[in-house]
Amino acid sequence: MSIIDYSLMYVTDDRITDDNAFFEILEATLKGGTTIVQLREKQLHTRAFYHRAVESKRLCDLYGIPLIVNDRIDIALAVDAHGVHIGQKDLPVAMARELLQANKIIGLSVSNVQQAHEANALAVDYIGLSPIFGTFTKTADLDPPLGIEGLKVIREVSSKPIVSIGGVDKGNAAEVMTNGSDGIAVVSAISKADNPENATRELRKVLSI
Ligand code: TZP
Ligand code: MG
Repeated sequence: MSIIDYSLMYVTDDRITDDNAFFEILEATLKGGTTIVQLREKQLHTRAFYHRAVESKRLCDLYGIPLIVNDRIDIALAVDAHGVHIGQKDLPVAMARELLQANKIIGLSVSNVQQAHEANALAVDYIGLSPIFGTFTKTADLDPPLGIEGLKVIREVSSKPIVSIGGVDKGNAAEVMTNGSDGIAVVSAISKADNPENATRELRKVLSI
């Protein structure tokens, strides 16, 4: 797989149950310059998740942007996604790597220094530092916010690209990037924006400063 630009990851918003609204936002953020998309569905049953994955892959391909799938390695394989994003309680990374080809992306959620250290020895392509700030988007299984101080400590420890997630918006994105992140991952800053395409553009601008 070619070099991945992790700078702006749009993580899809599973609160959007209406498919038309869901894909409208996805296409808007692709137009606005999102650099990678993570399909994250915590509510849908497998068939509905799969259908969202098929259409998400079609749209991402259209814009030449990689798609990764949260949690579901089977769905990632089924739609030939670029990879997966998994958590500490999902399949072990070594098994995920066995199931995926060597050229697929594996992202791993990391919430503390010990996990960051362990991830250095694993076949992961990036770590998703979570959560960096407070967020209302994810409530289940969420550790306390790491803050910029936590990010700096983990930057010292980690040899992997870091994508920070949780409460990131255009007001704090620059600080997140200048303190060791290789990218940001956002839900609400794009999905809840009045104009997701412009919101994406504005985030890109902040990231390129
Ligand atoms: N993982 C950690 S925080 C989070 C996820 C999926 C939600 C981030 O959402 P938002 O709206 O960008 O704070
Ligand atoms: Mg998971």
